[in-house]
Amino acid sequence: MSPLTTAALQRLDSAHYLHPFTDTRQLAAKGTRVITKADGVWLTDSDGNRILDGMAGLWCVALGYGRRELAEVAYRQMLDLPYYNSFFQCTHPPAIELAQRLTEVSPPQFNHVFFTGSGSEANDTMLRLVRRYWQLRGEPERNVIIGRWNGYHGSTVAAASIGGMTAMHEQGGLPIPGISHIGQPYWFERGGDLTPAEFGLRAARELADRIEEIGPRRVAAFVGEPVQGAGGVVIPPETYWPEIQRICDHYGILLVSDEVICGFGRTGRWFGCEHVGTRPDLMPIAKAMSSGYLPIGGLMVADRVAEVLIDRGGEFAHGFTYSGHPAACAVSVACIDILRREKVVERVRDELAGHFAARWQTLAGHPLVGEARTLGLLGALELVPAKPARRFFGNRGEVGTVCRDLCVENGVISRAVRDTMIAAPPLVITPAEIDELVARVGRALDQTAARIAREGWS
Ligand code: PXG
Repeated sequence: MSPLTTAALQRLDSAHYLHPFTDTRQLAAKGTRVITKADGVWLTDSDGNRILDGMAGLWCVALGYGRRELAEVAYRQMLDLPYYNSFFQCTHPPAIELAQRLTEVSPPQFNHVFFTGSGSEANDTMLRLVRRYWQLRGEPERNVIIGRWNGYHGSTVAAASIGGMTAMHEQGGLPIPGISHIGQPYWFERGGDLTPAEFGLRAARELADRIEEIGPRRVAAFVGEPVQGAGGVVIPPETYWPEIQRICDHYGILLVSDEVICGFGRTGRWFGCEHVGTRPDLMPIAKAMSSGYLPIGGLMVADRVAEVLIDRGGEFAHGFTYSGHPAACAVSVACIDILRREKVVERVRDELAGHFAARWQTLAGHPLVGEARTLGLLGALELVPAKPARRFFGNRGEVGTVCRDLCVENGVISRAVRDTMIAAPPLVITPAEIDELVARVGRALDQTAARIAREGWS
């Protein structure tokens, strides 16, 4: 525990610490929340408040906080071998074990992995590997990667370019050349009079139209999150991904399933692609891969890509100092072993997903909620000015921010994506804790509705 008071910590924080995705001046005026401890699904702040972590950190702490086993694995590995690289014809046991474990738990086409330090680096690696693959296949002009508006693939230059966050593009002269974006499979916003099934097909066919526009011989890959996370837990209609797979097969382009959020059990399967029924060629992974205990990511590479890279590629000129960091790999191995031993993924699929869906749906009756949707342990609520129209508040994002702050006041962390409230709790949450999460979000909704009535927002 820090000997400093909350006020002293906040003062130092605002004096020196540039937070990610944060308005520093605004935060300094308000004072940041200092989190000091956590156990299970509960966070404790520096004033001793206990808060239910409805976001698993940033979608990553699948196994919950306070797992001694993971800390001990890291400690032992740091004593044995805290660091060594795998650049110059060397390797070490934790990275080998992790590579093998990952190929066991992932779909059968995946037998190779490239390690990175984060999901962003995994997507940078993906872009470089996709382009290298087509170069080796003798089609170097096939270099365009198609992503989606509001997709999120990370904050590095390549990852932010592939992602479709316009606020990020505007600040950095992005996207880089050779990237194109199609619309989201977001029925609530874009579905109009179509049924979700009809809309899912229409949204997928934007990919075929875009490929034709760019020229089929120029398109290298399509990348998407099975369920968009940071874009607002956008769960596509069931017709969407099979049609995307069909289009990728038809044009012979690579399909990339960004599993940074959906991977390792979030949807009730090991990987989101297994839920939506695609056969990806590449899978960026990170987050729950180590339950967030140490930073690590990777790119799973399917056989048909790995064979070209290995048999014809020579040296792939790419890598990071921390590719396959021993302590991070050891923790990730232990995480996968715990997920298997405690049957966490099966429990999400067979028990928790249904309980969470039933409880979350009770919030659909709230006057502010235009739609409540879940998949596995992912949930979203669309806050709307007037039901049943699928219409948003005039100043998008304002109501969501109010509701998010009221969630914290009620002792639960939720995340607002504009006016969509999000939940993604640790996968080890109990049914009683799910009830508590929903009750607290419900209280925050009531207080948000009262505030809207007072302010006259519409
Ligand atoms: N792909 C996906 C699908 C992600 O969600 C990344 C890649 C990048 O991973 P790294 O480890 O480089 O952050 C992510 C990250 C949010 C939020 O506010 C989401 C992420 C990161 C930070 C904030 O929802 N996702």
